[in-house]
Amino acid sequence: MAKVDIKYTKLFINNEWVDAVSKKTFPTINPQDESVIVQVAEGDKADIDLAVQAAKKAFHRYSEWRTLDASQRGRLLLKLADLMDRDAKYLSELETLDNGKPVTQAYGEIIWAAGIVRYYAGKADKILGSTIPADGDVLSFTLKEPVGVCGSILPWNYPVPMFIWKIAPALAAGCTLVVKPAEQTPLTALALAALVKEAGFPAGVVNVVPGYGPTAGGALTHHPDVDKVAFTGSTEVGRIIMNAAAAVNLKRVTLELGGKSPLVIFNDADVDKAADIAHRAAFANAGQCCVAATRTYVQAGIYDKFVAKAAEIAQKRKVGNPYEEVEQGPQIDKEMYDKVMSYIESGKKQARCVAGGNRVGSKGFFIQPTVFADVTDDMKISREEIFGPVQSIHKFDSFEEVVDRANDSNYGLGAGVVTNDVNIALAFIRHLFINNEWVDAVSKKTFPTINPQDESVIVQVAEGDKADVDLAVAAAKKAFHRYSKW
Ligand code: TXE
Repeated sequence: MAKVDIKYTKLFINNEWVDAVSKKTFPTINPQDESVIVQVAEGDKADIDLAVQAAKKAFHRYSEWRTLDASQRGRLLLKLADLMDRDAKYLSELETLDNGKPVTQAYGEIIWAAGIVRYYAGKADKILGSTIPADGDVLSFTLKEPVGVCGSILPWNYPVPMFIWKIAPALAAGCTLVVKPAEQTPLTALALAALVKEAGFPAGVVNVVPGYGPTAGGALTHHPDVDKVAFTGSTEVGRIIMNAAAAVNLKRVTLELGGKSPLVIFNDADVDKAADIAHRAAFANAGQCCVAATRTYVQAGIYDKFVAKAAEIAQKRKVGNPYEEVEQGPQIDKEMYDKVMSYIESGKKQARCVAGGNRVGSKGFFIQPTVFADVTDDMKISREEIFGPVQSIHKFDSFEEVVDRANDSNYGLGAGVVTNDVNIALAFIRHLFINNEWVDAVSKKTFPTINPQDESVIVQVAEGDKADVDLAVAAAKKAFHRYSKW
């Protein structure tokens, strides 16, 4: 195992490293051997308050940051990207320690994330408004201003790209931020904070406060001085965040939540190639990927051959020490390990397990790449996000059938198609996602509408309730069917 020097474990507020107000710390765990890597300062409401204050001050209209030219914001971002390239080896070793992903993959993610920073650097001075040709003696135009203080709540599956996806566009636009990394993976977020400072961003522009969801995360979402929250994580917490925003100041909210993405493979596909694509789409990042293709739909003509090939590739996947040449490390933590194993147990009872299905070794959160065949749409493993190395293979006959089945999910996010027929591919892409009549209310109830001039009843109007809204939604859904007139 690599010996990684851990330089930063405190909170990063106003370009300073500080202890939590409470002086509390929490352990971050190595998922490879379940040992404590290091104790990290544990931020909560008091620390979030300080960080938001710093971000608000940095956003004041005469601050150094607000008066900086847009092109200079771009230059600071370019500098940050260069520093990430410089430290890519160190950052990737740190990431592997904290997250467990293979170190070569982690390295690729740092370089990828630096590229994202450069993309947004180029946007900083290209944020344009419009001029609107209004009638009369009127000059009408829009001028885009930064939103203000942004709260970012991160998950643990891609710690560096997630940090960058949240901060780079906000910085390009001129916002300031308070970032709460996932409690499982705080270390690279802190190392990146050090690079933000080194790049020359003024104090308070980026603040990083590690801590737990309900405390530090909750304080951020409930804070009245936070103008926007961007969150990536579970659907359940996404709901909590939207409610918090609605309850406090109606702050803007961006949510990127769970998925159960379908990958559809038609008879004309090359089976070996398709099985390889489906394997990578399901097992990338040990299946801990929001757009993982966890529902593989295979057309009947190639189904048996495909299942055999998928099982063969999964059995060969190298799982083990992430500092060595492997394709898969451990799952992120005990909770996720237990959750994935319980889905595997449920799959074993309902479907045909053709690869994996067990733990690897006795230490660390390693799981065999697992493939289930003959999965039906009603099974738990087909309906719920597993977030682990599990592929579920379903059989289908026709195009129409598979489009309906692929769309039949509570989740959104991603989808894929493998075919050599461009017409099928384009038709699939278009159809994937998700009665002009006057009627009485189902209940036959009516309610009066009142004339405010003399308080008289004008007329009785049909009074819709849940049953009528259900009918209206069904009509709207039918009108939206892929071959409807609309
Ligand atoms: O997510 P959580 P978890 C899905 C995936 C996974 C499940 C649970 O299905 O199995 O979510 O993962 C913070 N107020 N994804 O438990 O709890 C928390 O501290 C404010 C999909 O890790 O949503 C962390 O920083 N913040 C996904 C972040 O939210 C709160 C990536 C995510 O944690 C909070 C990860 C609260 N009340 C999981 N509670 C994707 N789309 O890529 C928690 N947090």
